[in-house]
Amino acid sequence: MADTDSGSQNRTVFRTCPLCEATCGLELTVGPQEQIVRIRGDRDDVFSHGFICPKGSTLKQLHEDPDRLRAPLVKKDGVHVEVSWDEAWQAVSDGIGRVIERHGRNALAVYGGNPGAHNLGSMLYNGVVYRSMGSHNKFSASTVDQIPKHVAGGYMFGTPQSIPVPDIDHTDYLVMLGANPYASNGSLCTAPGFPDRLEAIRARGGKVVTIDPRRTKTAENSDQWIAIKPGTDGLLLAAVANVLFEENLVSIDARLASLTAGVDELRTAVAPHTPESVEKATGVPASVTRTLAREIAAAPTAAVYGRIGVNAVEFGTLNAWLIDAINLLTGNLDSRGGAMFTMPATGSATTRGRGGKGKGFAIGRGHSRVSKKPEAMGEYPVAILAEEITTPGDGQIRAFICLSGNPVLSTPHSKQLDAALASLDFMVSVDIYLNETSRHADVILPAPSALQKEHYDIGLYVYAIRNVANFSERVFELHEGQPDEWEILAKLGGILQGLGPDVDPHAIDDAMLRQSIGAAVGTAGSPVHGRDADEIYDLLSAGGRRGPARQMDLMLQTGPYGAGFGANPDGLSLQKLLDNPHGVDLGALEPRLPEALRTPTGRIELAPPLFLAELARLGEKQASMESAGMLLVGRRDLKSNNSWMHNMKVLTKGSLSCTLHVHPDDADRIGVADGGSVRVTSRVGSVDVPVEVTDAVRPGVVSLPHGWGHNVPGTRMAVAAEKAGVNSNILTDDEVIDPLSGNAALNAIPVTVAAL
Ligand SMILES: Nc1nc2c(c(=O)[nH]1)N[C@H]1C(S)=C(S)[C@@H](COP(=O)(O)OP(=O)(O)OC[C@H]3O[C@@H](n4cnc5c(=O)[nH]c(N)nc54)[C@H](O)[C@@H]3O)O[C@H]1N2
Ligand SMILES: Nc1nc2c(c(=O)[nH]1)N[C@H]1C(S)=C(S)[C@@H](COP(=O)(O)OP(=O)(O)OC[C@H]3O[C@@H](n4cnc5c(=O)[nH]c(N)nc54)[C@H](O)[C@@H]3O)O[C@H]1N2
Ligand code: SF4
Ligand SMILES: [Mo]
Repeated sequence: MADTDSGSQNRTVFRTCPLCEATCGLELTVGPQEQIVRIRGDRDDVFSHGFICPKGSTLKQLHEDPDRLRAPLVKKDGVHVEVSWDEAWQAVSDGIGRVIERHGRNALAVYGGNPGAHNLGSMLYNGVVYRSMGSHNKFSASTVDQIPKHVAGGYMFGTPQSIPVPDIDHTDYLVMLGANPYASNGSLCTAPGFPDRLEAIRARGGKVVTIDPRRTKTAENSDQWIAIKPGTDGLLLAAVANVLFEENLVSIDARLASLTAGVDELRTAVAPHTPESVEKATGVPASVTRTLAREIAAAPTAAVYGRIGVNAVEFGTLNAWLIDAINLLTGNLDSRGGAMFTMPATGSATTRGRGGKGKGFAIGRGHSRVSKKPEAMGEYPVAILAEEITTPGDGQIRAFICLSGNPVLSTPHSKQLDAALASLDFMVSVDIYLNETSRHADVILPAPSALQKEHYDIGLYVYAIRNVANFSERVFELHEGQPDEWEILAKLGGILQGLGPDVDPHAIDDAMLRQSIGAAVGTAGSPVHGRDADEIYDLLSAGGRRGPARQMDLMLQTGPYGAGFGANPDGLSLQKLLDNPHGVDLGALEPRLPEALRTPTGRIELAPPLFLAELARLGEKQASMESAGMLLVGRRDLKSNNSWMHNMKVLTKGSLSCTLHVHPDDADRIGVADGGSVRVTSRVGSVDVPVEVTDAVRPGVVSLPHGWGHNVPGTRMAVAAEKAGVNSNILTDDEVIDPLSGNAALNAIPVTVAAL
């Protein structure tokens, strides 16, 4: 939405920030030469109310970055050179065609990276690439991130999108495990201004407890910090559940009690895990654990929430399960101030179909070729990507498509993956930089700048603390001949289908839309059931509209608040969002059970057998967790964003740097001083890194941020190379994964640390 600001030549545009999950509204001032003059928080945004972090305003520098790719690159004699789009598409078609011809479609693989979850075009058109490959080799950043929450929610509530969100604006008692929203601004809990919202809990007399091996800024701003030993949260959570049962503190909401299956099985399963029995492994005094359980139970409302530090670990799914089990046992599931389900404007798996029951969810519909890992949500763990590339045999991956991802820096045992990518027959990246991963690509297709794309957070609103809808028009037009990201993806899909380099992405877009309309008019209960498909198509395409905004309009209009193409004139449509550039607030989360359930039984499954078996496995590992070796964990910094924003000097100048945090006691023992260097060694690799001595880590724990290590040849990120840092994923182990979800264990890595 743009209005010209009278008196000056500037125009003002409102846009949602696409950089992290907080979805902050931005106000951009654009000058007469189509340059960004200023970016600040949009005070009228219905959700973020003006909040902005230091990254939000760097959309200007990102847009202007001379290293950001403007033209396709093709590797010729080992060097990337700029080519025309026609030449690039021909090279993609030839490269993929050759691999399919020689090795079949099972030799194709794809990886979808994190920025795709913040990008409307990718959210809607990555699927074209996946479906068109005709191969099961699908990987994504989900398996270094949140897939444990999908698997836990899937088994407990029926769909992988059935992930409860802590109602932080209304809770009296918030427990956060392995999350540092002061740095990350929140995750699977979309809440712009997260820190302010935490402070509001305390201001209204509530309590915030942070459980983290590091004394993070979040911990510092909490009422209580529990300095747990990495990787042991499952034991702590089991002990909390144990206290709830033993002290008769279980009080499942009356509405949910008759819907809940497995209470007795859970009681039996946690019986061995008393606060006293887990004390040595977790490092948390039994009295602290007992008090925690009693306080959660006694609080008028409470919400337990866990993120990366309890998901990206070996027992990630178990942790996600026990967290929601505790929410349920204490009467805090699906009620105000507890952990709740959203009702997103574009719908989700929990809003579609008949409510209350469904097909349910299961992992293991297939197994990986080499080490037989179970499929989860249609994908395999990215930790096994390297072995699938390097192990000969039928189905060996020979061609790789990387969509907005940098797995060379972001996935475990990355030296091994780096070498594997170098051995491929063909690789194509859709990216904005020539970086550590895309340097292996034979063809790099540059996506436009974020400011040249339309935006709607179709994925992140599924996990937001309020139901909100906000659409952003592009700030800058695409250049003549420059394809939008969705056009690149649709065309790539067409080429994978064998339609050749001249395939028209708009024909693919049309076919997709017609298919979605067909499904909508054919579904009983849809607001357009029985309507004429051509009429709906024409309404959506009015004014020549196409691409993601048109697809999204259909989702909005047929969604829970939808206008239904005239059936509900006050309802939501793309036009309504265009008329409301600061967003539309659809209200606080409301209880949704049992209607949101999609389990085959129509019940909440509190004790899925797979999860009980996993708890038994944890019990067997407990003794080994009591040992005193050094453990590595990660960390995030407010001014960094995974691996790809280190080319912004405004962010990297000053304090932002890649150092190993070491506790003073450990530093003494190792014989290193602040500013000195150490060698950190794990089972799979070792790195040399400067040390910051700080008591903000638990003794026995060292912390290194991920996303660094920009000192490899063949990249084009001049600023990042100046302050390269080291790649922490050289240390993380591809063989330690959460067996249920396939998520990599990126925390609690056994390491040795030696002074240099
Ligand atoms: N040790 C350790 N490792 C971790 C983590 C950790 O906590 N510890 N965290 C993990 C998590 S949570 C995640 S999500 C992953 C992220 O893992 P990835 O998604 O693999 O990596 P990113 O660093 O997000 O890199 C994103 C890539 O997308 C490109 N890009 C940026 N914007 C766009 C765009 O608009 N279009 C396109 N096409 N490309 C774009 C960037 O240039 C970059 O190459 O890292 C994981 N790795
Ligand atoms: N500034 C910034 N913001 C980001 C990102 C970024 O890179 N930079 N990345 C975005 C992405 S992709 C994601 S997924 C989110 C992640 O959002 P968060 O989950 O909030 O991520 P972190 O800040 O890494 O917090 C994880 C915490 O877990 C702790 N931890 C490690 N091991 C354990 C353990 O075994 N037990 C417990 N209890 N804690 C442990 C770490 O010390 C760390 O403080 O952030 C998003 N926002
Ligand atoms: S908190 Fe996230 S969404 Fe908000 S301005 Fe910062 S990077 Fe953008
Ligand atoms: Mo992530």
